[in-house]
Amino acid sequence: MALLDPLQDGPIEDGSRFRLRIAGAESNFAIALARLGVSVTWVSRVGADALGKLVVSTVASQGVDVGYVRFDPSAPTGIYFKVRQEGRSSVFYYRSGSAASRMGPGDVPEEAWDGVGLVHLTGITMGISSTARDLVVETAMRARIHGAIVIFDPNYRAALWKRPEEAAAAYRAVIPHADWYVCGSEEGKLLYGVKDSGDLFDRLRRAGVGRAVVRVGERGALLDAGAGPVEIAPAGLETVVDEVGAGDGFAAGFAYGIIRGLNPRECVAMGNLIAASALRGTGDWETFPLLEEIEPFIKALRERTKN
Ligand code: KDG
Repeated sequence: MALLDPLQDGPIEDGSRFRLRIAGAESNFAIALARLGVSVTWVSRVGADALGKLVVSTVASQGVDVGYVRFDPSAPTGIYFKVRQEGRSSVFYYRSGSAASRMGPGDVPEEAWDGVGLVHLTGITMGISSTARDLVVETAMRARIHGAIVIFDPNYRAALWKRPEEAAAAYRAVIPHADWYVCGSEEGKLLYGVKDSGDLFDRLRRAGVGRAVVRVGERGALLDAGAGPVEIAPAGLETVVDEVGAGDGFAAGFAYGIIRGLNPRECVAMGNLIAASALRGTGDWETFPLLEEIEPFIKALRERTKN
């Protein structure tokens, strides 16, 4: 999506200046992984308009393969605005009827599966239209056939659903095909109608989730790889400029760990690290690190495991 990102904090009703950027949960994830040196393909649909060109060229400039992105001449590129106040951001969208909402089954061609080891899917795409939802379910099922690991992040966005229960019901079609369910504790509690994170793991299990990671803000994340949740704290605390994109960064760091054969705790530590980097800047992804910047962290992580 295109993003209009305010240059200052506070309400925008009386006029604000904005920077034109691009963002979106799946493209944020793809960029984070590409910056870590992983070969990533992002599949999407944008309008055949200036914003669509901006989105695709920016994602490509970060090293992501955009060869399967389609330009739709009959629908616009979606756009969203941020409103920021002391590190808390809210967002609103102009995306109904967008090119992305016209995605549907068949949009991931067979040749795109060549060499794919991991697939990342989010509940945002499931919320933008029924055809896009079918595509997510189809892709999860095909990932199984192709032997790829599936990470599902519900990324619950209230504006896209009538109620949290509606979203949770839709996710049920993906859960049986997902290896990991990665979410934030607040969205998880909302989706499954529970008050504490411990109960959330029970509810997730009842919903068919095998392995889950739940982000718990500055405490890091809770990992349940099948034997009950353990908490993994981040290496340090960040000053939060803007938290949007941190969840995608977490998922990407976690996926990086899986791809590189790290154990689940190390994967969560990687997730915490990349999530923290997103908090430092106003854009969703611009502060994600390059591999060389975090190599010492990875080395220390591996050393700790050896000892
Ligand atoms: O996770 C960040 C996303 O929420 C943001 O980039 C915009 O994709 C977006 C959405 O639909 O909220």
